Amino acid sequence: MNRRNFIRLTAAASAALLHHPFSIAENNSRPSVRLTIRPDRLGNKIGEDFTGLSYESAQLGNPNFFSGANTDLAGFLRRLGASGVLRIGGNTSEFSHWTANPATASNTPISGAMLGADKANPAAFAMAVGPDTGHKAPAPVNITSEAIRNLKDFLDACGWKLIYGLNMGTGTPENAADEAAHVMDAVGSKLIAFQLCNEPDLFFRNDIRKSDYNFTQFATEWQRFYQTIRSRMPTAPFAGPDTAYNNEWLVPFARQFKNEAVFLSQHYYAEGPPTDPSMTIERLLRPNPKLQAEFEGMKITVQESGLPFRLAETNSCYQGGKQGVSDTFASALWSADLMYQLASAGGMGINFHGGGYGWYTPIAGTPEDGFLARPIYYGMLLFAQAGAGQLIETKLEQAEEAPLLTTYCLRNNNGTIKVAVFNKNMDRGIHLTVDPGRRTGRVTSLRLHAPRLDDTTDTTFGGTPVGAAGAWAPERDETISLEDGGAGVALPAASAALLTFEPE
Ligand code: BDP
Repeated sequence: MNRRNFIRLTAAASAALLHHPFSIAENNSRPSVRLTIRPDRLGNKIGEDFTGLSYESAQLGNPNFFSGANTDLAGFLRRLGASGVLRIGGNTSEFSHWTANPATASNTPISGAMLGADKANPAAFAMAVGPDTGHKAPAPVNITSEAIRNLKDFLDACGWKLIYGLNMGTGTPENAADEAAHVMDAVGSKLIAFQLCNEPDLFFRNDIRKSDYNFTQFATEWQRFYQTIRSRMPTAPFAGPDTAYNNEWLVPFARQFKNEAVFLSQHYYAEGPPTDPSMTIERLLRPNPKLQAEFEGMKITVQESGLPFRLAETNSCYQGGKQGVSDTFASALWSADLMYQLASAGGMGINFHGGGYGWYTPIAGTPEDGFLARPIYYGMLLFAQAGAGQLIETKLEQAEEAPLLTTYCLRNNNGTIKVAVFNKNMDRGIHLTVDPGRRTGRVTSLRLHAPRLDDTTDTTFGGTPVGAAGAWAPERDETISLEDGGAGVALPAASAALLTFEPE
């Protein structure tokens, strides 16, 4: 081969490498952007219970999953926060039947259709319930008092609180009241709210109600269930409406039930269905008008009712997620950024839906086979490491140089300034200078990293992967040099970092 051809071929090969759609390129041209913190301008607070996970009610059909013996899973939750919120619900809540006495239970086995993506392992298959894929009505599952007792032990083991979904879709108010009484009795003050149903605004589509089912009919049923439960337990706390996305139900619910509910809830899925080829990583990382629309509903209801709002179920792509999107490093960037977007807009908390081996589950696994952190978990871990506290306003200059850069600043409850930065641009690294707006001590950075944006297995935070039972300690806590009145951070394309400004 002559030299010219050799050069041409190797140049083409490295261009191909560089242009792999998801390789995270070290970029030569690195635009500079400046972020100035305004320590005196405080924003919304982030509570200790902001973080959360959501699982299908059908998971309670296996009483050994959420149990004190499942110390591995409890450890994963504890790593995400000392007092997060576990939400039980989802589509299967309308097909889960409280059966106080297991001797009378019909003992319906958990259906294979509900068990998430990995069907290779029959033992795991029988034990863990993935997100419902919404294709057909799930098989009914019995919930026994053993499952509720074990759930209480599990919550004790991780220190988390509970949102518990009842079955208004196919159950009776009396049975819901009996179930609620057992839950309150067992779980006590760890219960923050019951929800009566899951996504009632889609009942018409799921054959749970007739095609003309509307808000007025829903509100009548909600009231009836509420009253029956309350007449048995006058202090039972409630949240709702747990709608899929519909502000036209959220806003009137808040108006009608502001005295009955302790907080308002709705869901958000960034993308879907997974069969649609336009549901991609690129799309996940762009701003989503649907989210902004939901925030509008949230702001109206919070302002009008004075009640807080929780995104009680969310994830990247409905119908159980999309392989190659929901299970990738991109979802780690997406999840942490969503948590901060919600906090900035005034939300009280979030629950990432998952379970089993579902594509979007933050934690995958079974008690038998063990559990492991998926990319979304790492996004939640970054958020957890920043901690609870109060957001602080910032000013971003030259923002047009980095259209998909998002930045959030927080004074956490220890008084430490934390800055979370997400470079969601796939095509460019960024040089970011963060001016703390006051004198500062040492500045350090923990990186959220994976070799490629579509990587599914090698995400690390602070240079370290999460191990069994959520074990994690940062290996690489880089010191950031101070320059030009600020801390200068090189942010590769498609990466994130959490900066800590130590007091002087
Ligand atoms: C929501 C349901 C949940 C599903 C999820 C999905 O509440 O049960 O698992 O969608 O489709 O609408 O992934």
